[in-house]
Amino acid sequence: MPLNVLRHRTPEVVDRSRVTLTDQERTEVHALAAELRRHPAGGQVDDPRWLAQARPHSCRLPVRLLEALRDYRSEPGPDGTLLIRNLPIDAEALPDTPSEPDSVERGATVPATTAMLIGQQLGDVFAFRDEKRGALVHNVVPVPALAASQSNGGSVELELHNENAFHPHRPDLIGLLCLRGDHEGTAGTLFSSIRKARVLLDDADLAILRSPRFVTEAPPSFHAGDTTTAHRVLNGSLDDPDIQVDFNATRAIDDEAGTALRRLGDALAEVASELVLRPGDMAFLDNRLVVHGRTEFTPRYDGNDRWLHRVYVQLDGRAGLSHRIGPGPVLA
Ligand SMILES: O=C(O)CCC(=O)C(=O)O
Ligand SMILES: [Fe+2]
Repeated sequence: MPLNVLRHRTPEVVDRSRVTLTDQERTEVHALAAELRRHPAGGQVDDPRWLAQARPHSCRLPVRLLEALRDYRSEPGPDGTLLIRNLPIDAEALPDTPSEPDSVERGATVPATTAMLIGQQLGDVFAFRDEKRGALVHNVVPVPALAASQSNGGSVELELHNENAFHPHRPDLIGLLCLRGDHEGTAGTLFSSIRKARVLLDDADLAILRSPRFVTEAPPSFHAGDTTTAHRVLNGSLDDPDIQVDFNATRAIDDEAGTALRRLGDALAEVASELVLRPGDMAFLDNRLVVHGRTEFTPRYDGNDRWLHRVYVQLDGRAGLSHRIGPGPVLA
């Protein structure tokens, strides 16, 4: 899909769903994170005892933020995104940006705790055993060996995709908290909602996209994972469908379906918006309605590269129960 023609940059995610914390509110979130760090459950976000504490703590986030999260969970809006600004990330205390593959944050640092508190308030943060070593907080950072790959460690243009489109229990929501921007300030996260793209498609293409004529492979970030059986790209309500597609990993199984898939890609590119995340910004996207990607950028691998924390949220924690590999929220 020609994402390189996508240059009608909007200054920010176009959505009613955005909240900028006041400095006072940011200080409150910082204090909450610091309190949780001192808890006897210890400073490891993957520890089930820490998680159990993070849930009640998340109820003490600033009320304005709680209201925005509650609203978003029920009504993600036409863009399917929520942007939260001015979150605490302890910028002065940040170590060098990691650059190894499969990088994660297991320590209860201020930014990792902030991402977890917000994720736990929206639903249940979870992970996959075969991706990022099963850790709940992922580092999205450029990795030299992955520079040209279609993965979160790449720096070439990343095509529009649902996160883990191949997986039956893919996340409902994805959160991306920016710790550092790229050097040039041009790495744009792309968001495109089927709620907006659907009206650009005709009924014949919509019907094809609703038929099981597509297969999707696991992404390169997954170290194991089966290609799907034939699936629909659009599912559920006729007026407000869910989407399941990865323009790098989904293939049509016949020519007619391939044409419909290309037209869907064009429609999504047309309504996409681009957001250059800044430190302290956390963007959520509804992975049932929104595909996302990223423009290319130029890493320097100097410890100061772009750095996001990523969390996956399930709204129904029981849905993936048969895929759980232990007592914690990690799925096979
Ligand atoms: O780098 C970005 O802005 C998004 C990358 C991505 O697709 C992801 O982390 O899931
Ligand atoms: Fe992604």
